[in-house]
Amino acid sequence: MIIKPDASSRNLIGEIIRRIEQSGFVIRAMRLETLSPDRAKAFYAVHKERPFYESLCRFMSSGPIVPMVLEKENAVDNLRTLIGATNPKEAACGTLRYDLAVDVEKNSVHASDSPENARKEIAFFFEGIDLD
Ligand code: 3AN
Repeated sequence: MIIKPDASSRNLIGEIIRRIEQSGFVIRAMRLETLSPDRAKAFYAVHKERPFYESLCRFMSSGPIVPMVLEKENAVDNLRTLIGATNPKEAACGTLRYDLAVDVEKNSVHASDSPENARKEIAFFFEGIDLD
């Protein structure tokens, strides 16, 4: 998972971590960093044909983010349920994005959408990490 710049700029890092821990996730790794525009582009390369790609990469490199590795049974599905739909207007009441997100771009957090992508994203931010 990644806490995005819209959340860090509104001092919501602690609130998001509180919700994550309260939901039973264990934080296995975590860091604060500001992405360069090139690194943001590399992270979101899967979206490079989408009309929002340039804006998304500008936003993701606009301030500090907090990438983290979270552990829980069925973590991908559990986390996506906790954060809610990509667009906060469509997110279920009580989800993190419903409560905290600004709009579909500034939606406060990123969560991996499959175990396979989680593995790739963990390697992107925590090179050489041993999670076994
Ligand atoms: P999610 O983060 O819920 O997995 P993705 O992977 O479809 O959603 O989108 C990646 C990111 O791209 C979103 N978190 C959001 O910041 C941005 N995004 C997605 N759809 C739009 C859109 N229609 N307009 C602007 N930004 C978008």
